[in-house]
Amino acid sequence: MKICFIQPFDTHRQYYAVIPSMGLASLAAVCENAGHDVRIIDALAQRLTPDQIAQHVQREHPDVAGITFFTPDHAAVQATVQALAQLDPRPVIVLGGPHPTFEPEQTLQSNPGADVLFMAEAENSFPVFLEELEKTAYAGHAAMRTPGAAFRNKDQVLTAPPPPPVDVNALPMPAWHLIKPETYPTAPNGIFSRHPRVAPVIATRGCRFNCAYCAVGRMLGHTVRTRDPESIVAEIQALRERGIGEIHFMDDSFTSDRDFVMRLCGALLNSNLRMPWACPNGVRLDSLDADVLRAMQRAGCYSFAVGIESGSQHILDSMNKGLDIETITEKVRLVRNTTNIKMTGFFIIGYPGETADDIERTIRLALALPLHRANFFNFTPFPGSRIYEKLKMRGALDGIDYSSLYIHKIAYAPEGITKKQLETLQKKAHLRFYMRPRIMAGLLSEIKSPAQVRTVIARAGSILFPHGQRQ
Ligand code: B12
Ligand code: SF4
Repeated sequence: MKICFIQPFDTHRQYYAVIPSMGLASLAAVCENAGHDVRIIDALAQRLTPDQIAQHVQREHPDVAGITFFTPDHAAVQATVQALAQLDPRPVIVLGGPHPTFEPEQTLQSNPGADVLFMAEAENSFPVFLEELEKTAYAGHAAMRTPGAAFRNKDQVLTAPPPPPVDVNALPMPAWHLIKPETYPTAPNGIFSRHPRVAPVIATRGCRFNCAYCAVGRMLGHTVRTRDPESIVAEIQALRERGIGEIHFMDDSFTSDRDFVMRLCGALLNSNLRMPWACPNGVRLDSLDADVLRAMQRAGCYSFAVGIESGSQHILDSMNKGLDIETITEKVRLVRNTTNIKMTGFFIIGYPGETADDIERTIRLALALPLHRANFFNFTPFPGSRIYEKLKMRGALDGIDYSSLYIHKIAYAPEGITKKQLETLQKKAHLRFYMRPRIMAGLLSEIKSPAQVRTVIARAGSILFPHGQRQ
């Protein structure tokens, strides 16, 4: 069969990161191994409108078109499905990714042109569906026999039980030859990459924690599945052969299995790859100790983010973060005293129950810690998280627009604070953090090229004026 995978693009939004879809790269590899002919259309990287996507798909003439779908892609996915459904002949239209996983009924109801959706990891289930589809002309019949699939039957949405977690060591290498990560925009996760050509790699799946604002547990489960370090080294080697000079591990929980991190660092050192790497998605502070940090630095790690979230203990507790301010302070100092790894603190402001005083405590903690950079994200209630369910039950999310659940939009403000006030507080937090001689001098010392100067100005603009457009 011929399959076209699509990463959608919202023409109205400014994206902070244009990164190849690792989910599609992994699915594509599995489908190729099963003998299918696969294409990947990254509409985000190529800035394709839904009509242009449909033209590309028309040219490829696939049996199945599969779209990956995060919640804020809602409007873009709807428009893409509509455009694809008008093609003649029309491919079977399939959706997958976080949003369909968490909101299967709503997804199929709001996308009448879509035939089937897949929940959770699909490397095992999607090939089963393709096999069944080869035997029957009707996508619903094929979906009925596939774990983790959902489809429409008259007015009802029927969902099969979720598939068991994938064995990450039984997967082939992601199909990087179909995505060509070396053609993507440089420095995707920040301005100060050591090498312009960066590729994302996932080394683990799942997280054993259960933070109330996070959807990872429902997506990938609460057991951390680690890949064989040798397979990670082989993937990095293959990426290097494509011209990639830096790796960003996009794991949720990269350091949570200490033994795994030590083995991976050992394998990276022995490989002589000598590639710089970073963990821009954040590592858990309580999983760090001096030996792990030194091993990471020796193996090439030069930067990571740490999830701190709040300077108020009662807010950390209501987030179920499992961290206290003392541990946060101790571990941030440990990183600073043990290594030269650059550290970005991630903070959330506007969490349910938060007051302006709590937010002030968060800003003060950020100022007191020896961090290099800080991001103050406005709290966003994402489907898949426990806080989303709680707020929805209370009616606090009535009329919420899925496409506005995005980093640059304030979709929710806690009682007693307006969205406008939150916007001002967020701006002030960034200004108070960055307008300090130590931080400014550190940033300036890292700038190596005119392109980085331009990116610094653009990033500062998006931090100071983040909510000016539909992003
Ligand atoms: C890397 C990452 C990113 C990268 C995206 C890289 C990319 N191009 O895919 C960046 C940094 C850009 C990013 C951005 C955002 N992200 Co993000 N991200 C992740 C992260 C950490 C890993 C995703 C990943 O690569 N996993 C590994 C691959 C193998 O899994 P996968 O992509 O889910 O794909 C599998 C299945 O979903 C399924 N599948 C996926 N697509 C399709 C398509 C078809 C047809 C089929 C059949 C199956 C299928 O099969 C795949 C293989 O098993 C996840 C957390 C997580 N662990 O899931 C959060 C996560 C997905 N992100 C999340 C969020 C909230 C965001 C943002 C909205 C953040 C923000 N505040 O703005 C933005 C939105 C991006 C957008 N599209 O608009 C939430 C999603 C919540 C939701 N309801 O959508 C997650 C779960 C994190 C969280 N804390 O809750 N993200
Ligand atoms: S925020 Fe991080 S630690 Fe908490 S559940 Fe999500 S991935 Fe795990």
